[in-house]
Amino acid sequence: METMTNRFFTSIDLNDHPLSHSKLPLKVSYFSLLKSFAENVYENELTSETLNEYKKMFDISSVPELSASEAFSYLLRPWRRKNLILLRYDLNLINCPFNVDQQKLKFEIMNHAASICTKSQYKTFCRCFEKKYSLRSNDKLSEFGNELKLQSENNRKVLSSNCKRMIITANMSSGKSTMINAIVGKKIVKTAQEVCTGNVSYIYSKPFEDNHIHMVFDKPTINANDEELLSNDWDKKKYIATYFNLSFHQNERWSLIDTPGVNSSMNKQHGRITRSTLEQREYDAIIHVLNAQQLGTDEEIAHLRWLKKHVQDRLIIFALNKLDVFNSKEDNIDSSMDLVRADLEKIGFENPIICPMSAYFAFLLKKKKLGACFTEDEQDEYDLYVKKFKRSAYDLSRFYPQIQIKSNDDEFTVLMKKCGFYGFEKVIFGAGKLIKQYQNQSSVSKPEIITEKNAQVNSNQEDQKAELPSSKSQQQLSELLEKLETLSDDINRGKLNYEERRFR
Ligand SMILES: Nc1nc2c(ncn2[C@@H]2O[C@H](COP(=O)(O)OP(=O)(O)OP(=O)(O)O)[C@@H](O)[C@H]2O)c(=O)[nH]1
Ligand SMILES: [Mg+2]
Repeated sequence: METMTNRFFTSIDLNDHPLSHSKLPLKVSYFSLLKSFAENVYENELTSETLNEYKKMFDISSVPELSASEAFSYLLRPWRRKNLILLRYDLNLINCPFNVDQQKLKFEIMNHAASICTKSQYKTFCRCFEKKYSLRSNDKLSEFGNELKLQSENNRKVLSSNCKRMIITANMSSGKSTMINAIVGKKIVKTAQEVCTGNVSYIYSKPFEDNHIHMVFDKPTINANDEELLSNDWDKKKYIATYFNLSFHQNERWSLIDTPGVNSSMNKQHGRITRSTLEQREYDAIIHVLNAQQLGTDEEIAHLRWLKKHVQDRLIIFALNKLDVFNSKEDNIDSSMDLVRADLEKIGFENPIICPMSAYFAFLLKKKKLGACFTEDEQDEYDLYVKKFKRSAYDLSRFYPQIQIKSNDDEFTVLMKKCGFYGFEKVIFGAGKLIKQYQNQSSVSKPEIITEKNAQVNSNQEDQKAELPSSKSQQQLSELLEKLETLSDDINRGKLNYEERRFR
């Protein structure tokens, strides 16, 4: 991933911008000046796209912009000067120079101002900009732009907290991607009956909902659409940042890593990508998804053994998914849980944490809660699952001792608890302590845990680490192995003649 700055991980909600309903000349002047500052003070690769969002919000897309000095002259009129107070807040949101102290930011702003206005304008600008710094709390002006300021503070707070990283792994079609969509509450990664995740996707939580999905795939964007999000290009990794609509409020940074299924015989590279990502250990915990429709297969056991052998220094949480397909006459959820536990213990996982669930129903529940439209099929499935999970045999909340259904829970919460996903979210988003325990116990040398103080550096690390020589040579080795495999297949099938064999 190319150099990515804080802006990729932050939110901006412009709906209540103090100038959104102002007169056109003020909006155009303010925007023109803001643009000049944004492009010159700590600009980043998303600045121009973010500025476009301001243009849309001001509804000035078809109006010609002013030069910075014209805009300055307009805004420096005594009765308009207060609007300059907003400049710093908006710049904080657009360019997010969180790792730069406010005095330095002020200095950069002043510096740029000096370069675009006359001496006397500069003096006035300094005076009114300075005034901002000496505003008393009981001064009415001090509340002007407060909403923008709060957004910046929220971004800064969340960005400076530790990012917990969870990698999701399983055999193909177990529901890894569905689980991620259910956590986020939106379809941001592709799901399908056939193999559909062919490379790794990194999904980061944003501090608050602003209805923008950020993505780096071909190029960075803050407006990823469905087509881009769900595209099937397996050559590249995807990086996505969006707000996570969890069942309950939490204020930390999270990243989820979606991986390809490890057992595709048609796409052996998928298993290698996942295993090499697991071996890089750039995550704090593993969620292993077990498909309740295909329990105890040889491939499942093989991957579990691999995990036990290669990444036992990490906390592993097991998700038993697709329990909605169980038929109460033929299947028994309790005995399946017991069997899974016994299998895991046989492989060597002591006291495994097993979270039973229906990720797909949880996804539908969140979709409905957030007011998204269902397709006809989704509506039918939703109605069926509501009926099913209301029956006590399917109430999965009984497997989560800390989860109780309360009399004042709304229907969404009750069903989220019954389908197991509420409890699962509590387990994974409350896993901080367990993760620490693992890290303390682990005798294997650990990679640096991302301390989001350097959030900017952080985002780059994801990719930079992937480019480290060790992982590069691992990749080369994988490619070589794949070539060898194809070659030996061809030889076995007698496909190659002698010359071909010699020169291949
Ligand atoms: N009934 C039911 N179906 C589910 C559930 N979770 C996922 N599915 C379905 O299972 C299929 C595979 O789901 P995915 O989320 O794409 O699985 P995956 O593990 O990401 O698959 P790959 O990336 O291809 O390895 C899709 O058709 C999903 O709708 C669930 O909880 N219940
Ligand atoms: Mg997938």
